[in-house]
Amino acid sequence: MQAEQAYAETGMLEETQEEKIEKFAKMAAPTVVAIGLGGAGCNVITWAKERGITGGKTVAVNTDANHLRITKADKRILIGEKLTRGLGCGGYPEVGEKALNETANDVIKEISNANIIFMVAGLGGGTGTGSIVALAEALRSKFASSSFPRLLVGVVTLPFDVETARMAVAKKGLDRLKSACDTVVVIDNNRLVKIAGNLPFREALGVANTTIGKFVKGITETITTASLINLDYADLRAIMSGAGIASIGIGEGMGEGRVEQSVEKALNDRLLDIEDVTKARGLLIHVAGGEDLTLYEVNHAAEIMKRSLPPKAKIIWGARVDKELKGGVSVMAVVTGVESAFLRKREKRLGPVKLW
Ligand SMILES: Nc1nc2c(ncn2[C@@H]2O[C@H](COP(=O)(O)OP(=O)(O)OP(=O)(O)O)[C@@H](O)[C@H]2O)c(=O)[nH]1
Ligand SMILES: [Mg+2]
Repeated sequence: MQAEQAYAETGMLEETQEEKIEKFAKMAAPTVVAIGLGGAGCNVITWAKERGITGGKTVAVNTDANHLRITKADKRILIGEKLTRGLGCGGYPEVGEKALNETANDVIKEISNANIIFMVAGLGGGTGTGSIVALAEALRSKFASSSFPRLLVGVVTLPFDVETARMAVAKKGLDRLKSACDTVVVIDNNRLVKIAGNLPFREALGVANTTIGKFVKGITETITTASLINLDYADLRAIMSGAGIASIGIGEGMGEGRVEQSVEKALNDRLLDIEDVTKARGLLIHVAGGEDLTLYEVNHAAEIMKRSLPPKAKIIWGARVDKELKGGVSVMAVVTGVESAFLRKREKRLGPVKLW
């Protein structure tokens, strides 16, 4: 009888420990939201929603009701309905900014519980440029005195060279965004076209959206779900908070030498030209592979990457198994705290921006 009672008590004790572990694990798990603004931003969110981001919530925001209707997201929000009547901003970022401000509370309510907020937009248009800047600035000032850990990450594309009129708008938007976010991951659509080869325009955009989607999905899942090697929120903060501009590269490989191939591509096919990699503040390496991915390969990828960075740069890495990558490996390299020669050159050519 005594033994039975003791057993029952032990059982109860074990149960409470289990419950405790569950409770604390839930509390400790960082929450992630990816929010797309404007046409390009919503297209990326649709990509992510269709493939699913385990552990992350997707939100889509636009002034364009028609585009929002075909966008897929956990939550869709039409912004600035009084101002634009659901018709878009026609390329005017000041309208995009006002539209966000009109509906700011609805948007902030959907994302303010997250530890990591990815804000995605194509710079150069009206809605994306104006609303991403307004949202980042609103979040920055709203949470200035909050002790809740938050990381604001902008993920934006730069206009194609042919979109000359949009370049100045994008530049101004990026400057403001940089001041409001912890890190802005910049993807130059021109670099992308070069890397993607002679793809038709629509398909090249598709490549861009896939790349950005993979970045957001990869980081979110490695942070929120059990992975081969977990990325830890504190580590991510260390390389991303107050880190300015970041450049990203993604490489994929198959068969023999797949790790070397992928790393080489991820380092060479950067989606933003960066000035001096030796000044980089940090490197995030993310390795995904099919079920045959080995720890040796993951280690090897990290070793090769380390050699190309200054010894003082902080390096963090994560790895996941992705069942869809049968026999393949995908490596993502995010270099933070960099300067872009490309951006500076454009600045010279444009002179001081007076628009907006
Ligand atoms: N990578 C990528 N870039 C895109 C896509 N669509 C547009 N862009 C780029 O993003 C810029 C902004 O375009 P949109 O996102 O359509 O513009 P918007 O923010 O909706 O602005 P308005 O339509 O003026 O209200 C364009 O100038 C292109 O350079 C896309 O699907 N993928
Ligand atoms: Mg639009």
